[in-house]
Amino acid sequence: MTKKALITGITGQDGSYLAEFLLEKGYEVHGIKRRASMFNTQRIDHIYQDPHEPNPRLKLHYGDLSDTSNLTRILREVEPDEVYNLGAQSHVAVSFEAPEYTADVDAIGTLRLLEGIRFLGLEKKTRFYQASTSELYGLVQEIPQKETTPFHPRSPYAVAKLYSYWITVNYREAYGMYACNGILFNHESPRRGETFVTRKITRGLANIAQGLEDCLYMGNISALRDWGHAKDYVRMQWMMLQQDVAEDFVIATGVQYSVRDFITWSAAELGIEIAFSGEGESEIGTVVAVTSDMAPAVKPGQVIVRIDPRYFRPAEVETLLGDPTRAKERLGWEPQITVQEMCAEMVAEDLRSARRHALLREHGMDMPVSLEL
Ligand code: NDP
Ligand code: GDR
Repeated sequence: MTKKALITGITGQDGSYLAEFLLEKGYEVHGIKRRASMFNTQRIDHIYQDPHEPNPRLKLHYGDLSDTSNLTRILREVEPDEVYNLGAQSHVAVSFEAPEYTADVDAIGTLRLLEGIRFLGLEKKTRFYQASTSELYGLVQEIPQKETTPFHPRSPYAVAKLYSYWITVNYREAYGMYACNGILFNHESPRRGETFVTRKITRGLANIAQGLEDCLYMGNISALRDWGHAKDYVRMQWMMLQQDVAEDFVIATGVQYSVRDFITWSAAELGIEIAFSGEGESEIGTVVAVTSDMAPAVKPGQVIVRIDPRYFRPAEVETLLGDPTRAKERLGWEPQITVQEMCAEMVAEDLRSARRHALLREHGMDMPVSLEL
């Protein structure tokens, strides 16, 4: 029997990699996409299957995590073997601007799905994965963070995700559902949203290299994160639903770097040597040398990184470092892509795109580069 999976957030970074992964495994994949005024399926266009062809294995449904009847109807239509709840207002800084919406989607959205599964009598059939997050640890109580580390969320996003974490545990305990949390530390890729820090850096520096932008304006570049590759992490999401007993797992690399480090590596990928000086809001990143032809627009002495307090958060998560021992021991999971390899892949992809833009500009076909981050 072909297994059926339902993915909320299929148009996002993780949703797109997970859909690819499950299609390769032979699943019939259903995804929920939001209605938008412009196309929003760029990350999954390459796996799109024409619904007019016989037996397409990828099917999209319009929906929203804020709409109970819509979610229940989709669950009834699909009767999925596995639900991956990846949909969310996933930006921490934005959650301070839109806390109520974030709670509705990121907290109550999870309840709507779990209750829909129960209401339809699918609780013994449908396995449920919740996209939990290292942001739950927030103000960290223990280093490194593992499954037993106490939580202290530091943003409306993290507080909403804390509700989702516990409601998932609660449905497992109360109704015997196979429901589990993946507590995932930051994971990135060339498909990462442009306003998250890694992608902002790789895209911004590639644009600067090609003369499309002058300077990267950053927030707290001393923040420390444990970054992995999204491809490695979606494999683990699937593995978590294939066990005999549902359990929660930390997924991380166990290695931590600063945002400043990530800027330095990204610049180095473009042949730009950069030095940081100054402190706090006055810190700057200055070009020391340019050693390749990938950055024709950059000159030594140029300041290409500045701090803009606009990007500081009302409450910051300064440091996160995960301990993935349980995932390694019980599931045999190991990340295969290092953060430096991932950084190189992201820079290469963003450089390709910046070069295309620069070429169009050279030929008078100027396309605006979106700079508002
Ligand atoms: P993205 O922001 O790339 O994707 C989020 C997805 O959720 C998009 O498909 C988005 O749709 C969809 N979405 C947003 N709001 C709604 C809504 N109201 N109803 C339905 N769908 C909605 O996130 P990632 O792929 O990076 O992350 C996947 C999940 O994992 C998220 O829940 C995130 O919070 C969590 N997480 C992510 C980590 C990371 O480092 N990437 C780490 C830990 C947890 P659209 O494309 O239309 O915007
Ligand atoms: P995070 O990711 O908040 O950890 O949440 P993000 O990449 O946004 O920030 C990481 C760290 O970098 C600092 N930072 C900046 N961040 C952004 N976005 N823009 C900047 O200009 C900037 N300058 C410094 C931040 O302050 C922070 O400390 C991500 C999301 O994917 C969540 O959905 C997920 O749950 C967590 O990772 C784990």
